[in-house]
Amino acid sequence: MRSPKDFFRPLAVGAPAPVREVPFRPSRMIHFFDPGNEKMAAKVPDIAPTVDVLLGNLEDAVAADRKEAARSGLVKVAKATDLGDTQLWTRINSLDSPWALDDLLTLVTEIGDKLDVIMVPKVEGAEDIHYVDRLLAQLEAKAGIQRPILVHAILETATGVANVEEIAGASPRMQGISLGPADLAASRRMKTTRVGGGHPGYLVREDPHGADGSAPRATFQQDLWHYTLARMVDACAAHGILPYYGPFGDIKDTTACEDQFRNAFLLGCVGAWSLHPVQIAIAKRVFSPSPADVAWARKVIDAMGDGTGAVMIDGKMQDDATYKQCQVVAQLADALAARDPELRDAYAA
Ligand code: 1VU
Ligand code: MG
Repeated sequence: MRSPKDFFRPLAVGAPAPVREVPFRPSRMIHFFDPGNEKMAAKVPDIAPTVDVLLGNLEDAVAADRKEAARSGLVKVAKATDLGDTQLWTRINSLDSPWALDDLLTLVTEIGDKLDVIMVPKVEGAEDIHYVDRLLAQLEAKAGIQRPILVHAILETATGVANVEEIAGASPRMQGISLGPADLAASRRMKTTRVGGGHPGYLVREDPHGADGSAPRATFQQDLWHYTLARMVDACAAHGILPYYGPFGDIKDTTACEDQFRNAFLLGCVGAWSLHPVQIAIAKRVFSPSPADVAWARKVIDAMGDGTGAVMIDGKMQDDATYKQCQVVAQLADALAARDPELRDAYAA
């Protein structure tokens, strides 16, 4: 194991120095597109200004005989499109596939200066991140890349969940982690056959009641993802990286998608994936705090002065801990307002 003193040392001669803190850049939606699908790729110039992150997907949902088309399509899109301050990410193929190595070799060499983050699927432990970390340093050095490409892991195997803390802290390149409910369900032998969301069979039932205990008993659907999401949020927060909810597959059920995204937002996530244009607005709405919440947060911060002591505002006790919660909301609002003129006006009102 390397000495902690070497943690921030570049892993190849000539590679850029690792970042000491993950920069917080708004990433409310990570919008997936298939760069080998010409129709989808043609929409990139119009979609890019409407999203925080555009992700060229090379892994699942790209058929085996389209992997190379997707890879070269991403190179073409990245070279041809000015994305402004929208981030460009990619999801490479999994490390046990025959494509991952060529994905990294091609993308870093050809468009490494345009890629902000590389998403690595099916990460099982720190060793997967170490492999990518060293390889990226070698390729960055070879290509003369000036700033380090960050790494994002998908939490989508039972082994990965067991090792989530060590994954989060495996490298200074670690930018964040997304929950991948579909592969995780398969890995755990869950019986859900869907991509995220709840299941009507996963419920609790109210106790028997009524005169002879035969009155109808209400049931309450439970959240299948609460444990994993909460664990992932803690691992990310403990290591100074960012947590995300991943995909919601029922594209037509925009209401349930919004619920899933909001649960993630309230629990600490900064964004989610959008798989279809209709999910972009949902993520934007959910992962931007409401103007009312921002106004309340600023009111508490103003009233709390140096942030210590206790005051009453509208009948509610505020102290150091609510001050800190309000700072989370106010700081997020400031970061979003700097990117989004609509929010800047809404938060200023
Ligand atoms: O109006 P047009 O025909 O010109 O365009 C269609 C469609 O091409 C376009 N569109 C998109 N454009 C950009 N980015 C997208 N992600 C995107 N999705 C669709 O919008 C127009 C309307 O589309 P539609 O409503 O007719 O939808 P389709 O049946 O064409 O496509 C639906 C799917 C779900 C297949 C499509 O949205 C898609 O492939 N999305 C990305 C899926 C993906 O990346 N999956 C992997 C991540 S999830 C995971 O790994 C775990 C499960
Ligand atoms: Mg997956």
